[in-house]
Amino acid sequence: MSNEQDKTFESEDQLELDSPKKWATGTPAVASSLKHILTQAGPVRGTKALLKLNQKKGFDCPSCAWPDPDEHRTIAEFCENGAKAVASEATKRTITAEFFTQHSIAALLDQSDAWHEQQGRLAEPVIKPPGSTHYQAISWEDAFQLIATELNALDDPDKAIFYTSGRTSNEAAFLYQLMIRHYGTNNLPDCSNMCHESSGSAMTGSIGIGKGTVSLDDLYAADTIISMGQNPGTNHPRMLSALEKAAENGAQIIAINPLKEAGLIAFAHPQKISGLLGKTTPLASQYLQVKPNGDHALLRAIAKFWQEWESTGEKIFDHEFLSQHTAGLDNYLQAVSSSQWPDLVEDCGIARPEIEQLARTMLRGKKRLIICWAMGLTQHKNAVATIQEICNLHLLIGAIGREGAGLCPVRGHSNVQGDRTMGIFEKMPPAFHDKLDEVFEFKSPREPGHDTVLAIQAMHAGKADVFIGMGGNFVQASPDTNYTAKALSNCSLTCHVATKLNRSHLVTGKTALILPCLGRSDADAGANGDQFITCENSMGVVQASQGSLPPVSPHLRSEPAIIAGIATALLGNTAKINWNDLAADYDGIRDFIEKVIPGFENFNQRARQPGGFYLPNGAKQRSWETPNQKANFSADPVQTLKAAEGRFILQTLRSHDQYNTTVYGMHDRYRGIAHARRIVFLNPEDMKHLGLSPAQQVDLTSHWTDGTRIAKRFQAIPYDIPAGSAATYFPEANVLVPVDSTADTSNTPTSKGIEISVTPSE
Ligand SMILES: Nc1nc2c(c(=O)[nH]1)N[C@H]1C(S)=C(S)[C@@H](COP(=O)(O)OP(=O)(O)OC[C@H]3O[C@@H](n4cnc5c(=O)[nH]c(N)nc54)[C@H](O)[C@@H]3O)O[C@H]1N2
Ligand SMILES: Nc1nc2c(c(=O)[nH]1)N[C@H]1C(S)=C(S)[C@@H](COP(=O)(O)OP(=O)(O)OC[C@H]3O[C@@H](n4cnc5c(=O)[nH]c(N)nc54)[C@H](O)[C@@H]3O)O[C@H]1N2
Ligand SMILES: [Mo]
Repeated sequence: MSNEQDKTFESEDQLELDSPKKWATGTPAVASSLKHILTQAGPVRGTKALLKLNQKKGFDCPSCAWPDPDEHRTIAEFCENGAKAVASEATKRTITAEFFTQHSIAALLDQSDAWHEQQGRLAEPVIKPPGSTHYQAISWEDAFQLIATELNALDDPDKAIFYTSGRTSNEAAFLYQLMIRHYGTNNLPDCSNMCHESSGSAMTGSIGIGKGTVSLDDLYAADTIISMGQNPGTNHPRMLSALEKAAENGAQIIAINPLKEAGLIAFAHPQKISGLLGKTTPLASQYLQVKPNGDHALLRAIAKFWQEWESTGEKIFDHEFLSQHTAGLDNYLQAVSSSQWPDLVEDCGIARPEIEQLARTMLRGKKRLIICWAMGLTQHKNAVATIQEICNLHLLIGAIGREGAGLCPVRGHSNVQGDRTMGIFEKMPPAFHDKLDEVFEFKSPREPGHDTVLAIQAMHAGKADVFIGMGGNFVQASPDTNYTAKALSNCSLTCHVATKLNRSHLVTGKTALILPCLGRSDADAGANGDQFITCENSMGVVQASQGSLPPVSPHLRSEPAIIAGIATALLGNTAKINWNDLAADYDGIRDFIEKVIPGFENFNQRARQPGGFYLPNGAKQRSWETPNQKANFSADPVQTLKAAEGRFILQTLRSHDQYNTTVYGMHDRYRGIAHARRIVFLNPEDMKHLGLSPAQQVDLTSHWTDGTRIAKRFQAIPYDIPAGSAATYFPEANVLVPVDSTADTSNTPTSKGIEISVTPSE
């Protein structure tokens, strides 16, 4: 495999190491938030933005999807990393057409992702005409016409790909899918395909809904909370406040993670004096350093303990719940009895007494158990089976659909869950299509469309020619960077609706467009006055969000306005739809959402309620929308990923100074890393074995059925990580993830389970 992408990353030689931290947030976090926002946005704009962040009359944080408290929000209801995201958006620096005259696309490609991020907000629509080396200005109307011409030139609507990243509002997402389905395709890949798709697939099969079943109040009432495969100190910092409150209320908190993540060991609350003084609340009562991908084995081992205890007469299982609500129990119990102790212990890497302790803790009190999880579980080959094993455990003890108990997939992007609710999905259920057809009097296409991986493969094979991205950074977020870059450059048109410059804008089709849009914190003055949008958080609460900062350029348009522009040029108005009227007043879009999507009754009125409203969730009421109307056990065999002798299982994760592909800075404070991103964490014994000294440069080679992929010049860092495993940052390591190495059923790239070898660099 070629490795062109590598040259575009800075080589790091100023690495500084410190010991990893044992607690998260607190004073340095507050200081860091302020520094970011003041340097980017200035004191007036910065303070205005922060005071509105996550307030009932403010805007929803563009960072993660963790919910806001229903009551009692503090003045500063945000975290350090939310402040970084807002600072990045609220910056006063701009990229005008003049910037692109000065920098060729090739020259921009040579700059780092962190440099792209620092150039400011995209301020004018620009085009790269065929054969040109530079972007240049284009009017909005010409851009819309050009997109319509390219799309109309395709002999099949399925040759167009319409990607969405999870910051898009409900209103924009609904309008976008409506346009795309009128155009005639279900090619609606989204970032969720690379994120919680495995959770959605697993839970839809098990409990009939692809969403979590708990609220913040459930967390506060839980007896036991398990955090598996997630790093909340960096990625969901406000979750730590909820965990702290749960711990104060008596919950035991257990962390299951190959790495000792600071935010899970202990927590200093940044908004309380004790936190400011550095007093920490110990969080995890048990910290299990599972082997990578050992989670299914660990969960199965817990079931095995419960089964053994139940057979000796203890009352472990909730028999009433099991007989009334579930199917497949016998099959599952058989699978549990045929799983062998030595295999389970070997696969998860946790000693039997420790598993026993955990199995006991999970039965504490009224068995009010909540398991939370994120990418450490979803991005593995057997992700769906592992998450279904979580469901199995909850079903055994009836820990679902009652206070303090339930399932908690912790979502990533702030509106990724809402986008799905609005129909951003390549295979929406028939009921959604039926309703859409009825309300808009047309026939929507029923053939399932491409997800992210299928879309990349189609473009690579020349079977798709137009790529339109509603936000996101497709080339950097997707697996197999070089393969994906080739796929995008095969297109006749690539077009990105975006707030900030990123590498996907520079890997162009024959013609390319960058269309600058308003962000969450910007005031959105529609033709009919100021508009607000809505988002759905990780716990199914829909609430309004209204930005207030004056846009940095008069040329910015809102996402709905851009979609309306494209749709008018492409499709014209229909009897039911006047696109520009809808974009002028989002109440009209919300009226249609109410007609099509269950749970949005009186949407316009309830969206204006402070704090918003909860969407219905059958599983919370123990009503199962599965084909057999039961909650279903799954009995998949435990299949743990194992590396060949001398090789490692590599996971690709986030540093503390990034938001997905957006690199804010070069530090990973809690892990003790400064001034470097091109690093790989390895077990000290493994390093000794390989004869590597700390910070020595190594090359990483991934091994897959079609051959090898290589990423050069990473510095090896000795770290407390299970022997045989390795960790490095994405997006730098995406060159190593083969496009067709994906999870069963969900087709999510296996970004946490790549087999690599490590060799000293030449
Ligand atoms: N500041 C900030 N916030 C963010 C983001 C960001 O980039 N920056 N991204 C947002 C998005 S889109 C998402 S999806 C979330 C992501 O949130 P996380 O899922 O927390 O993100 P990752 O950094 O991928 O961390 C994965 C964690 O899983 C662990 N892990 C890896 N493999 C395994 C395994 O096999 N088993 C177990 N048990 N654990 C494992 C890793 O050690 C790591 O702690 O965060 C969201 N919030
Ligand atoms: N190896 C590896 N790969 C991964 C992951 C991993 O853990 N490991 N994680 C995966 C996950 S969980 C996810 S969610 C994906 C993320 O994939 P994406 O969502 O595609 O990537 P982001 O980096 O979040 O997108 C950032 C860009 O979005 C644009 N943007 C920001 N705000 C707005 C807005 O309001 N509107 C519009 N139109 N644009 C906006 C900006 O231009 C910015 O450059 O990456 C996936 N890729
Ligand atoms: Mo994500």
